[in-house]
Order: sequence, then C-alpha cells, then structure tokens
Amino acid sequence: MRCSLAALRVTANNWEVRYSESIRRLGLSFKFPAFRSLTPASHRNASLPRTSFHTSASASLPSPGPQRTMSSLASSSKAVLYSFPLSVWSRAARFAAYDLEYIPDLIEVQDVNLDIGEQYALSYLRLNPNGTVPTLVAPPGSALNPSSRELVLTDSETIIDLLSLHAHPLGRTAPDAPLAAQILALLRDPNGADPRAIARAPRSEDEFRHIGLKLGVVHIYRQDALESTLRELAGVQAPWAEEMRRWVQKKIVQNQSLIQLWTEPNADATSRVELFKRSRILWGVRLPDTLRRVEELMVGPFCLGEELCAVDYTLGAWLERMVYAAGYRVAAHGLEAVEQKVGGGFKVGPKVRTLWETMRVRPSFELTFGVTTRLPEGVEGGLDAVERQLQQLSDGMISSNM
Ligand SMILES: N[C@@H](CCC(=O)N[C@@H](CS)C(=O)NCC(=O)O)C(=O)O
Repeated sequence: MRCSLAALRVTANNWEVRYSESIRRLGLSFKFPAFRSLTPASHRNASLPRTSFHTSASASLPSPGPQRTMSSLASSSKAVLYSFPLSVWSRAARFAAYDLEYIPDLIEVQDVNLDIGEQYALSYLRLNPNGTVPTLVAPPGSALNPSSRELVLTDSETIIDLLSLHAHPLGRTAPDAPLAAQILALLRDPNGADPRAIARAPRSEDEFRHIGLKLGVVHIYRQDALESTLRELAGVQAPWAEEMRRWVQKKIVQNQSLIQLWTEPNADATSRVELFKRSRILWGVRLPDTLRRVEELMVGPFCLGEELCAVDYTLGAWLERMVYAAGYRVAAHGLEAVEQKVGGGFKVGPKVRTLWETMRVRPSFELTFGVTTRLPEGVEGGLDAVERQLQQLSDGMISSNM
C-alpha cells in the first residue's frame, strides 16, 4: 500500500502505533480485487470487457396488470442491484427489493465493497459516474425495463420508486405524493440528520476510538483505488475520460483530508475539535429534530397511512442506521439506544416507534440488515480483524516497552 502510510501514526487507548510498520508486520500486501461482473453499456465504452452477467435483450415483458405477482414476472434476464451490504442507501434499495420479492428471481444483488473503494473502479464509474451505491441496471426487454435500451438508475430513491410502482401499478399511493416528498426531503437532507454522517459522528475521544482507526484504513484503501483509476485513465483517449480524470483528482484531494481526519494522532487537533462539535449538533439537535418532524408528518401506522409505500423503506433504513450508530450494533438495542445517545430525556414518538417495530419483524428486514461484512479479498479476516491484530500488536509493543 502506498498513500501516506509511511508517515501515519495512530493514537488510541493510550498507545501509539507506527501504522506503516504494523501493516508490514501483519503481512498485509493488499491486492485490489478487480471489479467483477460489470456489464458496461455498449454505448459507453466498447473497450471495457463485457461479461456474460446479463443475457441479451430477448425476453418479452409480461403484460402488466393489477393482479400480477412478482413470481409471475419471471424474465430471462435479471436486473442487477449493485450495492454494499452496509451502506444505508444501498440498504434502503435492498430492503425494498427483498420486501417486494424481486430478489432472487428478478434482481441479482452484486456487492460493491465501499470499504476498499470498489465504487471508484473505472468500470463502476462508467456505470455510475457519482461513484456511489446503489446502482440498478435493468437489461432491455427485462421485467423491470420494457424499453429497448439498458436502464441504469443511480439513485436509491428512484430505484425504490421503480420497484414499488412496478410491484403495485395500481392501488398504492403515488410515491411522489406531497407528503412522501416532504418526509423524504427530511430523511435525505445532507444538512439535516444525514444517515451517512451519523455513523461517522463521534462526539468525544472515547467515541472516536471506536471508529477512527477503521475509517482511517477505509480511506487509505479508497485512496489506493482512486489512484489506480487515475493511472488507468491516463491511457484512455475518449471525451468522457478528461471529465472523469478531473472528478477523480478532486476525490483524491477530498479523500486525503479524510485520511488525515481519521488518523490524526493529536487528540487536541483543530480538525478533531471541529468534528466533535459537528457531531454534537448532529446527535443533539438535528437527529431529534428530524425524528420529531417525521413524527408530526407521518400518518401511521406507515408513513402515508394504512399501506406500506416506497417512503417506508427509506425511513426503515434511516432508522436502522440511527439505531446502529447509537450502539454500533444492528437493531440490538432498538430505538432506546438512540434515545439514550441523544440524551436530555428525548423520546421517539409513538408513530415512528410503531413503524420501526412493524418494519423490523418483516423477513426482508433480517435479509437486508442482518448481514455481516463480506471480507475483502487480500485482507484475511477483514477490517475488523485488522483492527484486532493492530490492537494485539500495540499491546505487544506496550508490554515489550514496560
Ligand atoms: N443520492 C444517492 C446517494 C448515494 C450515496 O451517497 N451512497 C453512499 C453510501 S450510502 C456511497 O456510495 N458512498 C461512497 C462514496 O461516496 O465514496 C442515493 O440515494 O442513491
């Protein structure tokens, strides 16, 4: 691994590890797994290898009708949901796809490991230039895509809407109903209680120690992935390549500052103090605020009333992320963990609570949220194991120093 490992020192639990040395002693010669099984559209880049993941567009779409069930929609070619089992917006899309029974017959799930930067592989960026998950690719003429061109959706909200509308073409409240839009705007507000930020929001040095090291490692892997894509792009002569090069370069700069943030050895550093300040606002003000407003807006028992709709999958995934971030454990403590972490006597409202209890007992909930990390190839034992081994190493260092 390259990046800034040579200079990197990590302080945690009273110990200091020269990180590069630890990586070397662990024998972690990390090899990036090639991003497998992507089928880039032929109109994007003919030079990228096509795989046999999708079959050709010969399947005919069964005629739509109100009584159809997911199993009667069998098609010869499946759509692919590129997603990461631990990412909140991937999970929202997976939750809908499991719940509406698209998986496994109509949708195949393909992991994109965000921990090691697979979202920045050139082949994935050709599919989703935002470098985010989820992405849904539905081949032409398949159950989810009657058109003659490949359908690529790069936003979880759009994906969930498509899955809901397709499963219930009649009889469900339109996903763009004003109330649904209001609730979604709250849950997806990057300046509100962004669920992507909440699991990365330590308020104190103690909380920082739980996640800082792991996030540092993640961003180092991502930097390696970005740099490798930049090298690949150097050999590509195409109009889109220049724009992508600029995008990757910008990401490298942003990611570098995240490496610094999460591996900063000085607990009094300004970046750390500011992180704690932002995190306290997130947990203490924005999160309870969002929960109160959702409580006011939603009808109950589901967001829009008696029927489970697209927005409920987003709220389910959002709540699960809050619970996870409150206790670093999926659904182990439920909403009480969130209340405790917010503090000040804060209570989750009864409508939100009922929705949470209803959602978490659905079989699709366990299928979506009961997953563990798929181990990255080349890092035996995964990132948790890396952390454990680093801890053992540091313990060893401490005792040998005593
Ligand atoms: N608006 C997009 C946002 C997707 C998004 O931000 N996904 C995050 C994971 S929850 C991601 O892919 N992050 C990877 C990165 O930014 O490198 C959606 O809802 O699908």
